[in-house]
Amino acid sequence: MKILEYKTLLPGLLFIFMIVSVLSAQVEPEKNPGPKVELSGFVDGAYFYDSNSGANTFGLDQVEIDVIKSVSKTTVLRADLEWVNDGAGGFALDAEQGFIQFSPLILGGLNVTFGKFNAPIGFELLDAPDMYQYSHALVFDYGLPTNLTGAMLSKNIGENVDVVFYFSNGWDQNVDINKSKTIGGRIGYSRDDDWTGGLSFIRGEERENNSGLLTVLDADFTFTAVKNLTLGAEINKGGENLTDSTNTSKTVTWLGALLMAHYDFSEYWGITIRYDYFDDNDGSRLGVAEKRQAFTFAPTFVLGDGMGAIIELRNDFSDKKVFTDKKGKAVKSQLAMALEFTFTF
Ligand SMILES: [Ca+2]
Ligand SMILES: [Ca+2]
Ligand SMILES: [Ca+2]
Repeated sequence: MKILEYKTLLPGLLFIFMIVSVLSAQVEPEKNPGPKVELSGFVDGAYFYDSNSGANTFGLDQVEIDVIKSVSKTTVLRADLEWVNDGAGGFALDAEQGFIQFSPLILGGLNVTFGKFNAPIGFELLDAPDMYQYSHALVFDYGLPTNLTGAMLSKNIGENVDVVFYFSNGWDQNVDINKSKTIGGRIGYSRDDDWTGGLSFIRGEERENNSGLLTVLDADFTFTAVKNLTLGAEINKGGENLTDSTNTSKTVTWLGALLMAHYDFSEYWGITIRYDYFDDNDGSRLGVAEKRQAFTFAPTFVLGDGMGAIIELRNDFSDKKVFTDKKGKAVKSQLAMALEFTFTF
């Protein structure tokens, strides 16, 4: 069987598997007694200042409403609806996530997720209330997908190990741009809530004409054993085999990393420090072959129940002149500041 046919067949098999799983979940007699629909979400507003260009603006960065509905003891629906500032005066309405997750007893603890979900890869999380600072790391922006549309199997093995495997359209593809499916997974280990670590991979054709097979390996690590201190680290190695119209192939690669520390001085305030590294050998991610780094310093504040604020100072610097200053001159660094308020409910 040709590879292509095999890849087309797999989602079909997976779909049949899921229908059987859902049906088997339906015959379970107990209905979930929990609340009908849980609503949560957040409002994220900020003031942003780019000291290079002098550009500065207030902005409502995002409004999100999350809807969770327990259909039965083994089936949950979730939708994350978000309005994201498009930077041009409008807001883009999107379904950040929307999935059904079921865990039929017959599958012995295996969870099946179908729909669109946050990609289970990397150290940082997507939404503002789950972040330790205002901006995402270079690794998050350039080395990883954000959301995946497809099917995911996950399972806890014992108390310390969890495993995830998924099958999706591709990196942030609500609709597939080609005929190939992207596969990936993560194996995680956690010990006594002191530290967690994970090894992830994702691999697939991410170009319209199947001219680039993209593979990423990512390791994430979180250490929280010292009171009030969270340490995080990530290493991200990516490569893409590109084939041009003359059938000549070449491989482009990148290496990204982050190191962060967050310390809470009291329940009302803390400080985050983060170092970013992204070596884009071939310019396949940043557009220019460069080695970019960033230092981020961010005092964080808890203002009340569900209310938080962050002041962020971030300095990006590159070995190439990829930024511009006030006069439009190419320079090697960029300094930016942000003030952010988040309200969660
Ligand atoms: Ca969300
Ligand atoms: Ca969101
Ligand atoms: Ca695809």
